[in-house]
Amino acid sequence: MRHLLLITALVACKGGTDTDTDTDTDTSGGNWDGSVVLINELLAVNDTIISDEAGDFDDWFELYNPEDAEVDLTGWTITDDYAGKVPAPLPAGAVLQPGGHLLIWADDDTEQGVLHLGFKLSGSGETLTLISPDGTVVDEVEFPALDPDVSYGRSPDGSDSWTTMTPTPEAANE
Ligand SMILES: [Ca+2]
Ligand SMILES: [Ca+2]
Ligand SMILES: [Ca+2]
Repeated sequence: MRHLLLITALVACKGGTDTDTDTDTDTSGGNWDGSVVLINELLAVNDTIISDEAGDFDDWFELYNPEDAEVDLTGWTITDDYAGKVPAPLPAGAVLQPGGHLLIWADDDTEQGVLHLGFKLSGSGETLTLISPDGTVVDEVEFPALDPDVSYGRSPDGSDSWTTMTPTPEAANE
């Protein structure tokens, strides 16, 4: 009887219409607050532009926060094969400041740290899909075949206009 009373009290405290048996307090099935992050630039063939901590000239992409508030990347995922693969997790606890950029290595070197994901970008072109914590596709870019050391990015940052460009890793696109 005491157990039943406790459950009743807990449900009453939640105050909403969430009548399922999980422990979160919303009914959307996730913890996404609607914040937007964008894929801003990518380099699929990196010969000389920038190397990672291991000295590898690996593939990378850049995220950009177009919002007025910071965005926490916990729970966000990204994939180069939305239909076929489990998406790779972006670094939990990483925070993008308003207007901020973050470089993520797509190098299939996950042992090199949380900024290294388990896939690479094809120089022949493919599609990158960015997914929010509740499973919503927030951004997707289909990029073309790219020459070495030529990136593909939004011009300017956050715009809907994509073009090949001189790489600007973790800095504003030119
Ligand atoms: Ca590549
Ligand atoms: Ca690497
Ligand atoms: Ca850039």
